Amino acid sequence: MAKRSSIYILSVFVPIWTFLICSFCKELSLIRKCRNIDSSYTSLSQRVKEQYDSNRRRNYFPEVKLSRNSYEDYTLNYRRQNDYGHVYPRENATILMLVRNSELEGALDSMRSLEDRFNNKYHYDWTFLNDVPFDEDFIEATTAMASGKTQYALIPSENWNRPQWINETLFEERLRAMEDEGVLYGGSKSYRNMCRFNSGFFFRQTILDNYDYYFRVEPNVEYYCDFPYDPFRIMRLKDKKYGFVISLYEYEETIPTLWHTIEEYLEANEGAILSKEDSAYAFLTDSGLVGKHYPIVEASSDYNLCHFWSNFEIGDLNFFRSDEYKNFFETLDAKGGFYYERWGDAPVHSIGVSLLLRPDEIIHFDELGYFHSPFGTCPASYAVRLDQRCRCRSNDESVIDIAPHSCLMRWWKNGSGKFFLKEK
Ligand SMILES: Nc1nc2c(ncn2[C@@H]2O[C@H](COP(=O)(O)OP(=O)(O)OP(=O)(O)O)[C@@H](O)[C@H]2O)c(=O)[nH]1
Ligand SMILES: *[C@@H]1O[C@H](CO)[C@@H](O)[C@H](O)[C@H]1NC(C)=O
Ligand SMILES: *[C@@H]1O[C@H](CO)[C@@H](O)[C@H](O)[C@H]1NC(C)=O
Ligand SMILES: *[C@@H]1O[C@H](CO)[C@@H](O)[C@H](O)[C@H]1NC(C)=O
Ligand SMILES: [Mg+2]
Repeated sequence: MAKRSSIYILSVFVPIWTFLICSFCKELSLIRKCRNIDSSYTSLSQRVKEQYDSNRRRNYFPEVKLSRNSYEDYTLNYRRQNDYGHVYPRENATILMLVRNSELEGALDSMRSLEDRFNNKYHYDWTFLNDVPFDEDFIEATTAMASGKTQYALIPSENWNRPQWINETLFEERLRAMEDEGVLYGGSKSYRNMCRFNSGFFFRQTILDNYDYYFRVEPNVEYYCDFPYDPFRIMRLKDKKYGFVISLYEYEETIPTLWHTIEEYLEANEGAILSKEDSAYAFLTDSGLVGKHYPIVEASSDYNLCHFWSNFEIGDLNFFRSDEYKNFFETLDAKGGFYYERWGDAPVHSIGVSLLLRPDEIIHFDELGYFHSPFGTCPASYAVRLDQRCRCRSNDESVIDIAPHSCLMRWWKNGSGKFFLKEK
């Protein structure tokens, strides 16, 4: 009986138990193996995620030394300090657009872009100026597009139209002559009003009395990248008076006698304004080699024709409202060159700020992407372009930054210098 039962145990229970024990062990080792696979997958995916995220700006890396066209140490201080529900502090500033009713569509394009890239967080006021009253459609559509308050002002005709003392015969003659020469806007009367207004009268509009800073915007421009900071805040904290993004050479045929007038002005005001050494005078006059390039245009005066492209500018209104700048403008205006020639507000502003300010009071906003036909600027660094959601390629033909027809490198050489990020 005992024998039969032991045989029974051996033949039935042992295999069953062996099987069960083996399965159990196998299971155990499988679980073990799975754990290993799991953890390796987990760590792998973590690594991939980190790599991916850092490329995709999810975990921003403040330690990296970024390379753009030049390097400034102020930028990172402002970088995404304000994400998630933070109230964005505002400066005493307005966005400013001189525009015609007929340019509504282009105005909305520019507004949409600037709102997306910058103002939707800050809600700065938009101020619109026009030499004729804005129509209802314009006011309605731009107010709808703005995230901040909007206000509209009519420019007094004495700030816009030709003064009485302009010799109409001479004016008409010069207009025809410049048109025949094929000078850009050479035959346009309204363009001249616009240039003179922007040179000497925009800052006198009473609607701007309430502000310290303005940001000039034109219709049909685009801001390629998110703003990594509030440029108005940079202006105030860094004590800047004028900011630009693009600098290039002016058409000399629009300003044949401008520099001669400037020379007279400099002589008459010697001692009353900054010396040539203390101002950015050298930026206007150096025509030496920069990199591989001499100036691409041969100027017939000491002025190298470099100017800041004024369709983008961020400025301190108190500077323009100063007696010094007004006196500068009035000296030029008295020559009639805004009408007998076609002096642009870009060279006038540029020469004004370069003579009356120290180079360190003028700022090149390096990391702002921008386009106004036919030129643009785009951050050179791939990381910066991803970080700021740029939609530009820095090697695009329209991007002028370090092209031979750009004056940016001259600004680095003879203006404020080229700054490098301090290592953190
Ligand atoms: N209200 C008003 N605005 C004007 C007039 N002429 C020009 N502007 C504005 O002044 C600015 C400069 O004029 P633009 O025509 O853009 O001149 P530009 O930038 O030199 O040349 P393009 O943009 O290439 O045509 C823009 O904001 C225009 O909307 C005008 O007669 N009336
Ligand atoms: C106006 O300009 C014309 C053409 O140059 C000139 O002949 C005329 O004398 C000028 N008139 C005055 C009042 O200066
Ligand atoms: C804003 O600037 C204007 C012009 O400088 C000044 O009069 C005004 O007091 C400032 N407002 C504030 C709130 O600082
Ligand atoms: C511009 O800068 C260069 C290099 O510092 C200098 O040699 C040159 O004299 C400067 N130009 C002027 C007009 O000062
Ligand atoms: Mg324009």
